[in-house]
Amino acid sequence: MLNIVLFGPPGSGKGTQSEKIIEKYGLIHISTGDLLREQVAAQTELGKQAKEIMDTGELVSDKIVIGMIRVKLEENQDSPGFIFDGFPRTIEQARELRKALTDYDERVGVMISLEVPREELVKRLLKRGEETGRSDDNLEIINNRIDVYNRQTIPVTYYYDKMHKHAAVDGIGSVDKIYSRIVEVNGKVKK
Ligand code: B4P
Repeated sequence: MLNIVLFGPPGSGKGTQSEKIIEKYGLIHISTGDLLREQVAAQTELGKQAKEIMDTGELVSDKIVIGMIRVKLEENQDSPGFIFDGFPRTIEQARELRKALTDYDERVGVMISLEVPREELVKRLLKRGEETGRSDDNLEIINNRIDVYNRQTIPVTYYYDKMHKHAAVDGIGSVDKIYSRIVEVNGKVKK
């Protein structure tokens, strides 16, 4: 199996690049943001709780997110691998992912982090907010999402650094150019 963690701040292009990576490697895409938005749209109890948190830019509880990941792993045991998009976002989530994959005798091959400066992130997300009306793509919440990322999520890079699995990729440039940088990094990873 090939298991990739695609990492980066909000607006770094994780969703955009995931689509291209899936096409090339046939992986199952697991985006915790998308899974949570599905729950919100279906107006489930979990979705109602998650929406309140997402609309502030804070992180939903580790317990909820890890539960969703475990279900997806269970449902897709025969897949050639997974791309984790927007997960793990805390050290606790990273530890739990390791445990969950170990249950299937699997592990994360590489954590690719997209590096994009704050002013570019804000520009991209404001543009998406205008185009799609996504409720957390407004200036105040965008700024909090980036602050939360810097405070709670950046430490996840140290977790994968220690295992020599963290590869940083320049996330500025055309979508295709960034994609070719990711493919290059991935080619160097021991599966
Ligand atoms: P997510 O849905 O994961 O949102 P995000 O991190 O803000 O990233 P997003 O997917 O939107 O952006 P992308 O980098 O693809 O999370 C939303 C919320 O859900 C969180 O705030 C949190 O509350 C909750 N949540 C999710 N996962 C969680 C977890 N594990 N634990 C706890 N809570 C969790 O950027 C895409 C934008 O950039 C697009 O508009 C695209 O067109 C543009 N773009 C991409 N590449 C570009 C390029 N090269 N040039 C210019 N623009 C580009």
